[in-house]
Amino acid sequence: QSEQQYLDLLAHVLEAGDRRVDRTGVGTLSVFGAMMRFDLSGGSVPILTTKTVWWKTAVKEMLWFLTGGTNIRPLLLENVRIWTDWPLAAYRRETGEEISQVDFERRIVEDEVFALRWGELGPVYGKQWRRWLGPDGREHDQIATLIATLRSNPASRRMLFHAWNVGELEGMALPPCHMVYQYHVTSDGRLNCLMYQRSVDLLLGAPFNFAGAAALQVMLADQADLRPGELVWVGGDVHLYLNHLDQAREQLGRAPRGWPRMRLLRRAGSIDDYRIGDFVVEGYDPHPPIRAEVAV
Ligand code: DHF
Ligand code: TMP
Repeated sequence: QSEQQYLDLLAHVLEAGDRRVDRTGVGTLSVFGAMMRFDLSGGSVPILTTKTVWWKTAVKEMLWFLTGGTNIRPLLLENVRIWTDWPLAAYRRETGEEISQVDFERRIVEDEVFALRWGELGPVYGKQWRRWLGPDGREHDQIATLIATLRSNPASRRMLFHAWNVGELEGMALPPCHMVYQYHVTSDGRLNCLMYQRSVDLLLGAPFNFAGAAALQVMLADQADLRPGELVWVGGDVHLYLNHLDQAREQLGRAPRGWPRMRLLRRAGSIDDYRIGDFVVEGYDPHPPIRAEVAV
């Protein structure tokens, strides 16, 4: 239930990870198959304390997914830069122009036409969650269906949403990493979540993924009159990039300080009405940030 699970997995990958060349060319140490369980009751949320995690960035990313958006412009308007690298790489590749990240981001923000052309990630999370295109041309809002089922039939075993839309993978800047979220309601009204992540950048990506999934669980519980229960996280290819090993060792030398708590300042009218200002995190006392480069 504690952060020690994460530290143990970090240590295990360092010790037993299979060394291989990956898509990015950076290289990784990789293990296959891992699980962690986080107890969200009482408001606890898995925001790591052994380094500073920018949880507002993770929540803003989750709110952006929920809008159904797939363009990085709204993220940049919220000062979130974690998705810039992929459209930027595409821009450089296709135009040959050696634009800096800062200039690229400025153009996306200032020029809506430019953003439409170059800020798109393709049919990624938001599109699949809110507007999955069926074979008959009908769009499926998986989030709305999930919430309706949580309210009307909480014993259902079919409460999930999925982003791995096989027919649309080619158009995506990156195929989904956190692919499936399944929900489960206990007889005493706790909302559990199991999230499956096929590919896990354990140092950089995973801490955001835990925080995002927990924030979503808090919102869904709020919408369905439930209390957050357990967050079960399952990882497929769990890896450490070879340029993250020193950072991993540094983090392993730090003692966890106990989970903070997350709460909402108000009940939003619908899942579409949450704003970053609605989220409060209390008791978060992390160690300093640990810088690391993201493999593109
Ligand atoms: N590719 C790879 N190789 N790893 C990822 O974690 C990853 N994550 C993606 C897209 N592609 C990815 C989306 N999520 C950062 C965190 C999450 C994320 C992308 C990037 C990141 O760079 N975090 C830094 C800086 C945070 C900040 O500036 O706010 C960190 O130190 O946590
Ligand atoms: P891949 O598509 O070749 O698996 O590369 C995706 C990389 O991004 C991989 O290192 C996992 C990482 N990642 C996360 O860990 N979490 C995320 O939310 C995203 C989008 C990516």
